[in-house]
Amino acid sequence: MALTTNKAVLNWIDEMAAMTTPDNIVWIDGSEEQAEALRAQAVATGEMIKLNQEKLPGCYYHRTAVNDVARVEGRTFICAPTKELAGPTNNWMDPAEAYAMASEIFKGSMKGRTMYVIPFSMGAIGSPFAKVGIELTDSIYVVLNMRIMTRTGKAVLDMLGDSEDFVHGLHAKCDIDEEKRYILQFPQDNTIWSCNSGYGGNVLLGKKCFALRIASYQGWKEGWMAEHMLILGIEQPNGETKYISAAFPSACGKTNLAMLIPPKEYLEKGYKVWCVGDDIAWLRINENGGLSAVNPEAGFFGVAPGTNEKSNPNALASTRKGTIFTNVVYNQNDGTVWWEGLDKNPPKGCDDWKGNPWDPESGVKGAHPNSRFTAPAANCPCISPKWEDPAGVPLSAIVFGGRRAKCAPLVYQSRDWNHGVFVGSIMASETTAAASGAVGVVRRDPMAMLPFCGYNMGDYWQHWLDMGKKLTNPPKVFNVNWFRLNENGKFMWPGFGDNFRVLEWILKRCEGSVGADETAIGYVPKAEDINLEGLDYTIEGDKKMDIDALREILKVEPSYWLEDVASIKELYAKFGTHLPKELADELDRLEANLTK
Ligand code: OXD
Ligand code: MN
Repeated sequence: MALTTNKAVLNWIDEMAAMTTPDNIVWIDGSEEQAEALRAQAVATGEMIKLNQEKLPGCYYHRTAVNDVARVEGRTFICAPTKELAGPTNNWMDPAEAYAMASEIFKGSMKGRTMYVIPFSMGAIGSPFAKVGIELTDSIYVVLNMRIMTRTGKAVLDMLGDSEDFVHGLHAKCDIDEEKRYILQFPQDNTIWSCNSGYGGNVLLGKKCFALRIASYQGWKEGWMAEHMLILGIEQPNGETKYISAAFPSACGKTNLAMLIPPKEYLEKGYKVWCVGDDIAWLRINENGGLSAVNPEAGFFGVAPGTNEKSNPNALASTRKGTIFTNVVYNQNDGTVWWEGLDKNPPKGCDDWKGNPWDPESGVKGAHPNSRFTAPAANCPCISPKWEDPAGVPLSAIVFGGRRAKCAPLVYQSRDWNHGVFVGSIMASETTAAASGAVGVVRRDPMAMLPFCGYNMGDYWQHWLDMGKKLTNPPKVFNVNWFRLNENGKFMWPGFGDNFRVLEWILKRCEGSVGADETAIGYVPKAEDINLEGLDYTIEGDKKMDIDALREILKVEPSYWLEDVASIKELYAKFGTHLPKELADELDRLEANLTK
């Protein structure tokens, strides 16, 4: 039975059902009883495996098809009325063409199947930041993941009332045919269509498709921002908590930073890091002329391999109950799971992520490198008491970062907001060949939004600049690089919990309690202002991390930066008249500073 009388919702569902022709339509009401029945059904059909309920209560295991293990950027389209609106960094398809093409794929795709109607809220229900979506899907796996990643059920429809302001999401697994896999965003229509995939990033439509691609467009039109950022709070010994958001390209350790445990010396003094979110932040101007942030999600869709008791004990603890594991090793002997980097004792006699018998000695990985856990955020031992605060948390700083072997110093601060936007726009990551020390290929990933910006990235930069004009109390903007390599290809900075030392400097800069050196690229710390007390890191051989090594990672080498200027020029050239003048001026200024 329909859970709403909202005409726009009902008419749209009728239309989608007429196209996909499901046998049944089931509304997801948000109840535990319904979820439990769906879990039982998924177990009965083999879609999920129930794990050992003593060791992993409420946990389940799922395998995707082997050809369907990651987001598919090449098949992701922004279907805006013109190519110019989508901009040079997005794949574009004409909306009429996209609807016609995909309708053929969706036609009859749910025959013999059930269509689930998932009303979901991004952001806590009732928060002024919150936005409603409805996902229609023929996958129980999607329903159960969406229950973890978002707030679902009848309460969402009650919040929506008669409003037509909701995202229309349609997903069908079809035949998991790679050639017919499409992830289509129609920002102007508040619509997402996804077909022929069952992999999270392509089918949990609340996440990348809505909370970034559609929401970035909504933010542009409505005066707020949707960003690919973690949010964390740093509680100081005096009890005050300051908040930072940070954008990093995928695979730079965002979840680890979001849940960081400070070094012992800081814990003893009473510092603590609280996680508000690990992947997405929605930002709005607050009453103090600053920016406040919410995490629109309710769970973590984290990469499993490499997550362990040392690298991220908080993430690991988050996965010990109520979690769905996808594409990791399944240990049928005791109903548990394993992945590379969990511990040094891979289980014997297990099946790998493909479901084949797996020998840990074989050299073949048992878990897919992009295998995932979907864990409720509430499970996280360091989840912030404010993580569901409807008003969000006020940001002291915004941090950008990437993986750069030589170029970017450990940390630097932008001169002002516009320069900060420039710093975000030139973000990049390299593939590092750590063993040889070779500098890899640079992929520019502005604000870590390259695959996620729902409109022309030039206009998106302009939106950042325009937001800055409205901020009387803007967060300070920084850039960090945990990944500098020495000439032998060894990491010069320990990373993980020791990154707290850099966050401390960032907060001191926000308070104005520490100086810095002005360089061609912005403000760089004086080495003595980054606290190395208690740090015990050996870079290689007997070379320890000390203040001289720190000076090395803080160096700004003009020749590397001039190479970077050339690559930024190439990026900017793509935007033509959509490149904001302020950014072109910042680039000129950087080049002039470097050649002075
Ligand atoms: C993610 C990503 O899965 O950024 O969060 O790729
Ligand atoms: Mn991400």
